[in-house]
Amino acid sequence: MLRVIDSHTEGEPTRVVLEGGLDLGNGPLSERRAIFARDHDRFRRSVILEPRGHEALVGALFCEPQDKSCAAGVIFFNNEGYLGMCGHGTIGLAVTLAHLGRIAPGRHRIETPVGIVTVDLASANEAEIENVPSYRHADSVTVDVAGHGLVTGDVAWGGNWFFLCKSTPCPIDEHHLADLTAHASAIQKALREQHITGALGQEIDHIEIFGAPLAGGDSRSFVLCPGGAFDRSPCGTGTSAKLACLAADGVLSPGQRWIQESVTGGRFTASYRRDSHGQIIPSIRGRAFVVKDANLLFHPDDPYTDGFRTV
Ligand code: PYC
Repeated sequence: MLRVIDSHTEGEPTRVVLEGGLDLGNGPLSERRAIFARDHDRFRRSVILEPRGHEALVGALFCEPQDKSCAAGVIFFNNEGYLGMCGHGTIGLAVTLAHLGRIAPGRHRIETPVGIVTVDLASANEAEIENVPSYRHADSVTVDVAGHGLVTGDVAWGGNWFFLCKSTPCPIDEHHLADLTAHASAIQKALREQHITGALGQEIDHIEIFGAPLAGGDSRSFVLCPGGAFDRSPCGTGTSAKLACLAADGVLSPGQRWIQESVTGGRFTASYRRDSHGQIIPSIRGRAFVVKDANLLFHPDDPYTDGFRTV
């Protein structure tokens, strides 16, 4: 039996696992994530995939932080594997911890495998995260995409690696989800095949396509996640990557507000500051709501204990 709390952040689901019973040691979160992936991948599958979960779900394993100034440590995972950071998931985690009475409104530090982030819990259902330093790695990279021609975009880091397309094949709305998914999946595949990577050869596993805003924001985005599901929210790490590109292009100043809409109409309000090294530190604000407090059950005779993929 495993206690989980499900929430959604601007439409994107998060499943917080409060006590996974996994022995990951007490090293840095990056090390514990590697142990999780190496020794406990069945756990990831059983929590995230059908029949207990679904392809769009992001898991958040609540861990003891190594840095005792942090309120929590967290390792994010999804239908495909493990994430560095997750913006919507951190907002979901903060709202979940508030729901449990474990944190109060105010500022809290959260340890992740890619660094410490802070979260300002504004109310029971609203939080603002200050993400890890984000940056544009490569400007205007052109990739030859089978069936879609040449596609140009920027490569940027926002806690995960993103390819940010400079054009869209169709409007960014719920009527074009299949077309957007096909286009972004083809780009993901082409980047892999053509060995176009982030820094240190790291895979660019998230694709962002931008279009005109429909709900009073500055831009609307479609974000394809590594496992083939699209982000229902504007994607916190993706919005961070977008801010890094806008800053690099000199079109968004520190402190200037940027409202990123998602393909399903969710909104993140974002801005950035520069740290003492001149790096961009993005802030992302959004709402989350707890939707389920449940126990996952595992029967020894259940043939689907390890879950199954549908995309
Ligand atoms: O909000 O950073 C995010 C995120 C990453 C993958 C899904 N959501």
